Amino acid sequence: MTQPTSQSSALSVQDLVDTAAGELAGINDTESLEAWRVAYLGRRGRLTLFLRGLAQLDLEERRVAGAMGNQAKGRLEELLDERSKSIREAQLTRSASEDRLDVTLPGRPLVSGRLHPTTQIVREICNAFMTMGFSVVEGPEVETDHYNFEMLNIPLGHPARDMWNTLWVDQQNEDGQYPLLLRTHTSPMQARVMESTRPPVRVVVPGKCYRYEATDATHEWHFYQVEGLAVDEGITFADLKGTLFEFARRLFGSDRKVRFRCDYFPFVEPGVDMSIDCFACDGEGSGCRICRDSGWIEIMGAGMVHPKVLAGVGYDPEKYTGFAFGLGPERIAMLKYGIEDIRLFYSNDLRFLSQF
Ligand code: FA5
Repeated sequence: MTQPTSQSSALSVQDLVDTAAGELAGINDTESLEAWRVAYLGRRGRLTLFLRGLAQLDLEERRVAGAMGNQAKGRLEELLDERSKSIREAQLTRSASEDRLDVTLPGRPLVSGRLHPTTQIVREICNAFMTMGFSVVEGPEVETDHYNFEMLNIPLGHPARDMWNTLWVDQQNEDGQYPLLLRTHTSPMQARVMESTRPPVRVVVPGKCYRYEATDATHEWHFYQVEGLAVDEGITFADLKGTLFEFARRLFGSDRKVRFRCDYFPFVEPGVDMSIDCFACDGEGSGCRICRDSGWIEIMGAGMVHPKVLAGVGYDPEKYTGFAFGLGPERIAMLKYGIEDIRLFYSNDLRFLSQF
């Protein structure tokens, strides 16, 4: 067998470059390009094997043939690079003309959020009172014992504290008191508002309340209230009834029945509760689990502001009188929309929430 020489190598390497370049000219896709690269420049490619074969030449021949081999390798890599660029450009041009945006396709529907039913009803309630001259203020959910009870004529040890099962935030202090709590009603804002304003006062206070109590169809442990307070010279119980009747008419229409009954709250005198006839049994009562057989659903407590509360904030009870009320928006929404269980409001079931 004849030994290869640098001369014969030069001929075969030139052949190899020509053949490779010829094949490359006919390639138009990336898969074939990769196959070409493997065939010539891969680990077992034709040029790679040629370069390995040079090891059999003597030193001088190997030097000359090696230089030619490396030159050929550089040339093939250069050709590969050019071809790869032109294939990519051709692909881009093709996709720009073929994959055009079809503006006639129907659009994807936008999923839009909506307000929670409680937010909607709270706004509706506040709007009803705003059109009657009330302004809206808000207060803290973490309250002090002082405002939640003391300023409302409910001192420590008063049995009426049991009416509001309280969630305490703080540890008992040296005086045996728990100064911080989650407000059990929005009434603490009565004193806060009066302390910072002079009469006439006309405000509604929407906000969240918390009570440590068992839940059922009409009771949650956290719920909203809207407090109302009007104080001025010469305000009477007739103003209270007139305002609340008008409120009920605006929210429920004139067909719903409204009932006032005497009730006790230490911060009003006299005190009442206001109820609307039950939507589930139409006020029939018997066997109705919503109104617990009574035919009525209580929506608020109300009354004439107690003289001690007025005096406590520095108002002269001989000069000023006023009325206050605290209503439950979820109960009002239940009546308005026929919702049978208050717990649906906060169980985050989208099938329920998306109906509003
Ligand atoms: C009070 O909380 C008094 N602060 C209301 C008040 C204000 C009276 C001003 C006089 C003057 P009561 O506990 O009854 O009262 O609650 C008032 C309203 O809040 C109820 O009529 C009801 O609509 C709503 N409510 C009370 N407890 C719950 C509860 N657990 N779940 C849902 N709503 C409730």
